[in-house]
Amino acid sequence: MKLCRFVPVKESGVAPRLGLLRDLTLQVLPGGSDGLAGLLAEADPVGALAGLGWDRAAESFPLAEARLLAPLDRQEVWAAGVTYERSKRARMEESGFSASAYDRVYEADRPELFFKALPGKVSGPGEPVGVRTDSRWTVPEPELALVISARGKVVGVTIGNDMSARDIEGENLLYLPQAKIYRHSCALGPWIVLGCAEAEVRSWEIALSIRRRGAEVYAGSTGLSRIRRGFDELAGFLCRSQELPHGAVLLTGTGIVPPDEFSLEAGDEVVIRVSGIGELGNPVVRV
Ligand code: DO4
Ligand code: MG
Repeated sequence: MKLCRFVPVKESGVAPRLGLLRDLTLQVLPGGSDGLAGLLAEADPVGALAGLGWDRAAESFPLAEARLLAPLDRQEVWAAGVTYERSKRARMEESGFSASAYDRVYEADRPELFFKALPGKVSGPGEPVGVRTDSRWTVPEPELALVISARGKVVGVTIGNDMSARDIEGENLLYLPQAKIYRHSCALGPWIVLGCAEAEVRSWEIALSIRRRGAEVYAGSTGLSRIRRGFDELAGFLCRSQELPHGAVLLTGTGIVPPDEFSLEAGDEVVIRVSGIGELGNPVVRV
């Protein structure tokens, strides 16, 4: 089941709706104003949607007449780090005297988790992602994102971009929040794929393509099977001693790292594809 948040292109000023993809049509979910938060507060969000069936009487829109939005309303966005060997190596190289912190967290029981974004600050498909004016080395981090219910269950997956200023992060570990949390530093969406088993998701590939003035300047991919931690393990740590009444989105870390001499520039186009989900494309701006 594929779920999105959208507004009909022909209606201006209307509240976003949740739509289930049926062929090339979006069937609007009943429950209106509760949105994704309402769905994630249910005891069994996937079961609730599966029980709906294809209701031809429900309001629906052709996909072509919908503008897809970031698939969240009241959910905090968190991120896991150093969950791929590739990310651990890159971080150790960039960070000099604090390299061992990355080595240790990769092996440790407790994962690295950090706060990434408030829901209103997340870019959806086609909306900008940012390079800080005080960064000379910024990259996109293509990541699988887990959609977690209010009860702490992983109920779906989407595509995420954990934009990162690697020069600021590498200068001092304590600068991590500035490297990771700034205007347009997170993009998500557009589709949430619900109810997939972890084993199936781990058989998918994630790929990154960066285009500049019409030409591809970087392409890379990796398998989601390379994520070192289990999805329930990551969600479990996020929910410890925590209250997430509207659910949450958790980025699972990057395994694709462009070469050190590469930095994003304003005008670039970042496209992240996950087989089994779809693609997320965003233009790059200086912020
Ligand atoms: O510790 C730095 C951040 C790591 C990260 O964002 C990642 O591995 O994806
Ligand atoms: Mg990351």
